[in-house]
Amino acid sequence: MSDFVSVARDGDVAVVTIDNPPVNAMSFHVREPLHQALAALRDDPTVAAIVIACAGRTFVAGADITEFGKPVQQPELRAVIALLETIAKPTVAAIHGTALGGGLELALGCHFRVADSNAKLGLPEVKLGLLPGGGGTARLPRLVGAEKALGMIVSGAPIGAAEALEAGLVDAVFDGDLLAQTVRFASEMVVKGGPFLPVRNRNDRLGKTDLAAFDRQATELAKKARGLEAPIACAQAVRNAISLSFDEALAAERELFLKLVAGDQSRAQRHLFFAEREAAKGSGKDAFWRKIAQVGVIGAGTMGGGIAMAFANGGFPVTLLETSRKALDRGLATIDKNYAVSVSRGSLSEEARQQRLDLFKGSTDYADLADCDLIVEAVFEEMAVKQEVFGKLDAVARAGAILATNTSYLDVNAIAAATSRPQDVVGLHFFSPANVMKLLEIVRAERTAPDVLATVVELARRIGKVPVVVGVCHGFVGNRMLAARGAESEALLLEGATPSQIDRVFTDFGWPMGPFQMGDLAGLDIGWRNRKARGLTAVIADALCEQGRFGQKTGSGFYRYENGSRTPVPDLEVEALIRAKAAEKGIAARAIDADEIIERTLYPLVNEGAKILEEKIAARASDIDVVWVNGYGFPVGKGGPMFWAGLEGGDKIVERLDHWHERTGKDVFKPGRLLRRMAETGSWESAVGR
Ligand code: 3H9
Repeated sequence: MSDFVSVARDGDVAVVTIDNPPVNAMSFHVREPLHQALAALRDDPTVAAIVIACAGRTFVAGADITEFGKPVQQPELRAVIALLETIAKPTVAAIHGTALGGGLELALGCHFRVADSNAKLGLPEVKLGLLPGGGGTARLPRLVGAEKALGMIVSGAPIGAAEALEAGLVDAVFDGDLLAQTVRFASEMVVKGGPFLPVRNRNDRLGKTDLAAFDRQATELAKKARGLEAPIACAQAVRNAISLSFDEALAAERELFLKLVAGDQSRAQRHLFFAEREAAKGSGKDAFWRKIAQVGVIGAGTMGGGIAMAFANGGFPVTLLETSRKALDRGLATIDKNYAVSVSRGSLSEEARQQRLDLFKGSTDYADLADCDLIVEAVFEEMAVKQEVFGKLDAVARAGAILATNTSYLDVNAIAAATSRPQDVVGLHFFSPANVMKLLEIVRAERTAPDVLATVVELARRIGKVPVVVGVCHGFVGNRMLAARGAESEALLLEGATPSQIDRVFTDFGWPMGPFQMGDLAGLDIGWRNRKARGLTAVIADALCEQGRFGQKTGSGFYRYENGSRTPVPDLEVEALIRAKAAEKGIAARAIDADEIIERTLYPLVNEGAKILEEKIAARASDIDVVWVNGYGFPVGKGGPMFWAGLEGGDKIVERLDHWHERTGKDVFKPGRLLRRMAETGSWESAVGR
């Protein structure tokens, strides 16, 4: 029929196979022949049943995201599904891999769905700032009930085949030859006889919805949306499925979809989808992959323990090294406790916990690292200490082992120089808690070998991380930009802003928390110690630390935390302290508005990002976005700082930075060359000449 859709016969069952690698997206070149094939099969009297299956590694994983934002080419997905529903003979979707988004919606157009036992099914459109636009919001509730559908659609999280069977989303689950069993299933349906009810006409479950409970659930979900439009639209669409006729609900879904797909938030989230995949390509794609079977981690503190857990969670045996038995036992006990918490929360089975714990081996002897293929150091953040560790590693590690440092600031070239094999040394900057946070900055040092880089990028993906390759500079991409974001915090306070006012501007922008809440959470003493070591000061933060106000862990910092609670309460004492310090400096308080706070915190963030890009510390502007969204909570609906800069307008950013630079003379406001070029050309790609 076409290169992308073929039809074969197995007796009187027609098997339509979609073959559009890599993930069988519903591109125009699939929809057109699929529509034709289905129309022909519907009218073919020799065909008694139709199976829709996919070649390759997965069932249809969704609409083709690259087509969004371009003129729609007919037939649309909705038309293909509508045609499916006019077919009187039994239609069956044979699902393997992932049936996601438009893929699941296509399957919902069939009378029946059967799945391989490893299959996953879901409507993840919300993660792209969208809602299911192929009838998913109207059909899924008819099969699984409105409350279950709401949870699936608003979270975007897929469910496994067994859960799908229990929920009524699929009619059978098979192990082994899926296609043969699906054809048999279809034949049985032919024998059983119709009429076969399309999903659109199945109203039984919907009628039983507890509307009050549904609305409560929807309200709770809306509260968590944090300024994102898509989750609210998803909930609205599922509500429509209950309260409107099927056709009305479908029309309303379309309207909501068109609005979202044209909006900035979805553009931002689609940008991030491709940015993450692009960043993972890192570099050295064709280089060899070094074998990694055994991992070593040096340091069993918070960071080392979390890193060790991240590898164990990915199935890798880990040798955990500490300097003393006592420190090792403490580290292992924390790991044990963390897994126990996961079990008690129901996110990990007891069996899986045991399997993971079995992967750990503790040691206090460097010689035990000799059989490791990758060794990650997570010791105290001081160059001399790191170099000593690498010197020891050089002596014991096998030839070809990858030696990684988890430093968050230090010069990886200098660390590599402590070994006789700098080509095997790389930075792996995990974020705390390392077993949870997705971001992994992979620091390419001057002499890091291409196959080392390729190996750690692939490894990162295997342990579920989002890798971004960066170059060497103080703080790499994330922490270097964080310093630029925070450079004006103290000045803003002294000039009249309060911590809660600044944090509020951040949360209104979409951040999960503002800089002062973040400081209190991380512990103000860390920055204090760092500043002291480097001969730096921060008037307010230092004064707080001198009073023992280290943040949440001491019950007070920029805020108060009452009775062990994590809820920040604005503290008049802090405001008085700020005013006193301002008075000492002769700074009068004035009103500071939200625009000024954004201009003095986020514009320098963008400016520093541009410098990083110009210095080639990051390969692409989108890599910087991936770092900030996955490691620092930059709102996904704004696409990361560099994407947001495009929305905000480079010319506006440069104009305001110039203004602040003129007024304060501070370097952090001085626009870099690349930012100026971006302001002229309108995009980062054209600014860097791509
Ligand atoms: C939707 O369906 C809207 C409808 O409701 C309404 C329509 C009217 N389109 O992730 P991978 C590319 S919205 C285009 O590395 P994995 C991807 O960019 C869609 N391209 O593989 C990459 O390209 P490259 C709802 C896509 O094995 C390559 O495929 N569906 C699409 O780690 C491999 O991808 C989703 O949101 C796509 N839909 O994971 C599902 N999907 O090699 C999105 C992937 O050039 N997809 N590509 O970098 C996924 O979640 C994962 O790709 C999947 C496989 C789990 C399927």
